[in-house]
This record gives sequence, structure tokens and C-alpha cells, in this order.
Amino acid sequence: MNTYVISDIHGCYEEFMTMLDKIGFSGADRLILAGDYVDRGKDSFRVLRWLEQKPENVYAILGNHDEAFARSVELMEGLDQKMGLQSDPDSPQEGLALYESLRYYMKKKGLPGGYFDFYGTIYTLLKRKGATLQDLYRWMEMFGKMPLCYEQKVKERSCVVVHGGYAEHLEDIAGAGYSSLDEFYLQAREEAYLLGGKPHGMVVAGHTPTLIPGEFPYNEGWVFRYYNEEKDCVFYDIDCGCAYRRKDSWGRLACIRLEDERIFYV
Ligand SMILES: [Mn+2]
Repeated sequence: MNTYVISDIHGCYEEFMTMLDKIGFSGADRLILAGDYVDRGKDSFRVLRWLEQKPENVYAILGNHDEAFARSVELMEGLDQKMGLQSDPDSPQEGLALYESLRYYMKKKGLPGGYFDFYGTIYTLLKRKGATLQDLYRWMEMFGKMPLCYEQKVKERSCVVVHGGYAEHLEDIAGAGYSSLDEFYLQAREEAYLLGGKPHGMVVAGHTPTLIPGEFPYNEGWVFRYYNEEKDCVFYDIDCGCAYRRKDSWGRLACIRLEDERIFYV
């Protein structure tokens, strides 16, 4: 059995499928997805559909974009209930109408719109992909059930997969501005490497693309590896910015096989 980890798919469905082909992923293997399934890329819809039908040997954990997506859908559901709109859960048109109502309501109340569907993913799902409120509610529930960490022993070494960063105790990250470990798991940037870690273990995360000069895990868009001697912990940032790939910039989808730390790119 081989264990693979992929992170930050961000709607890059085709690259994701190409990667599964490339690693020859089969029922005998295990795949851990480290979150951020939606936003940025061009096909969040197909990634969401794949996720809800995923095979049993695929473990999906939550990313901050997925959490924000679920919160935005929750706002829509809340408005529908508060106003007694009783929007038809099966009608894409009524889903879109509820979406527009919420946008209007937030503007009227002077609420910062950034809280709601910042990347326009929900709008695209409703307007272009024929998604319904029922779909959105189902995906919200799916994200609501996802764990924030996954842990597995690999050759006697504890390996933690998390979206942002892993720390054992809140005291380890004191002063870094995180109010809870959960927030650190979802949001940690360079503190993930400088303050976090699994003693005598390994942490595999995504979240900060390795193609942004000036960011701690910057590595020209290749997987970033870092060893903390004090904790005896190996870190990997495997977010190589696939969703940033454009005509004028590069970006890759990466995958790491935990047993031999081999890395694959698409
Ligand atoms: Mn992220």
C-alpha cells in the first residue's frame, strides 16, 4: 500500500485527474487530500462532484477556502430562513435569486462583501454550472464533516497531514496571533514551520504556494522541504500553486508519496 498526499486542488480538476493517472492510484493505495478544493481554478464544480463520490480509500481534510465556502452557503441558508423565502432547493434560478438577495442585503447593511463568496465560486456554480441550493447545502454539510488533521504512522514516524500548519499545544504557538489550534491548522503560514511541528515526526501541509517570492516556503514553485532539528520534524509544503497557472506564470500540482517521500508533479 502506498500513501499519497495532494493539496490545494482549487478547482483544477483536470490536473487532479492527470495526477491520479500519473501515480497509478488504485484501490490498494491511500490518498489524503489536504484541503482547498474550491476557488481560483476553473472547475470547482467537478472537484466538488468528485469529492462527494470519492472512493473509501480517499481521506479529505478541510482547508480555509472550503470553510469559507461553507460559511457563505450558511449565510444564504440563514437569509432564506430569516426572510421566510422558502427558495426552491431544486431550482438554479431560485438559488441565484437568493444569492443576489444576499448580495443586496449585505450592501444595504454596509457589510463587507468580502465575507461572502469572495472568489465568486458560488456565483459560477449557480449561474454557469446549474448547481442548486440543494447541491450547495450538501457541499456545506460535506465540508462541515471534514476533519482538520489526518495522522498516520509511516515507518515508525508519525506523519500529520494538515492544511495550514500543525502544532501539538496552543502554548507552542503563543504570541503568533492564533486563538485556537483549529485556526492554526487552517490558517498558519510561516509559523507552521517556525513554531509548529510534530516532535520526531513529519508534517505535510499546503496553503502557502511555494511560488510567491518573499514567502517563507518559497521554492520557485517546487515542493518545499524543511527540517527542524530541535523538534526532529520534517516539513513539506506541497502547494505548488497549480491554480496560479496562467499564460504568463507557472504553477504545478504536486503529490508526495509518504513511504519514500517521492514527489510527483503535473
Ligand atoms: Mn489555503
